[in-house]
Amino acid sequence: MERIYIGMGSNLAAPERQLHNAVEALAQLPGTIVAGVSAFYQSDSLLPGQPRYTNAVAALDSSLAPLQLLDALQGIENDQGRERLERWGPRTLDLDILLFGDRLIDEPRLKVPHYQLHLRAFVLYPLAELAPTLRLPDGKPLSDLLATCPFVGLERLHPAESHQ
Ligand code: PH2
Ligand code: MG
Ligand code: MG
Repeated sequence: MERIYIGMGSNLAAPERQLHNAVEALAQLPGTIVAGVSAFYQSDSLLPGQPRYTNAVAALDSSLAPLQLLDALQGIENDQGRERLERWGPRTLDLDILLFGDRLIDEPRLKVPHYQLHLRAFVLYPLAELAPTLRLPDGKPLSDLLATCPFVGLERLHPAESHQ
């Protein structure tokens, strides 16, 4: 079993519902337990002119291999109506592997840690809720990344509201 963190995002077709459904689908994956889910956050889109996103992070404990997990995540995205029209286009569901244990993965289909982890408040703040003392594979504390990534354009939704 390895501890894996998944970034979840949606800005189409009832985003909060999309994230709830995604958590249920993650819990059905073989050899996988959902160990935690952060609060949901609303965030401004990185690309202007799109609806705001709802983002959250899920912690998994899984015995799946990285590419098996990637395939499974893409299956869940597809099941929830993901259309791949343009890079960074609006989407019903995006599931990104942020961290996979302490692994560094550099394959054509999968780079871990996620290449923009350190730049994205909508990833770092929910991740810190689940794992405040986390260190990245290079030994850097998550708290160092938070210190250089202001809480801007984000709104934390009340957990009771977002998980009903
Ligand atoms: N995902 C993107 C591009 N822009 N902006 C926000 N706020 N949240 C996201 O999840 C997001 C984004 C590409 O994956
Ligand atoms: Mg993404
Ligand atoms: Mg993605």
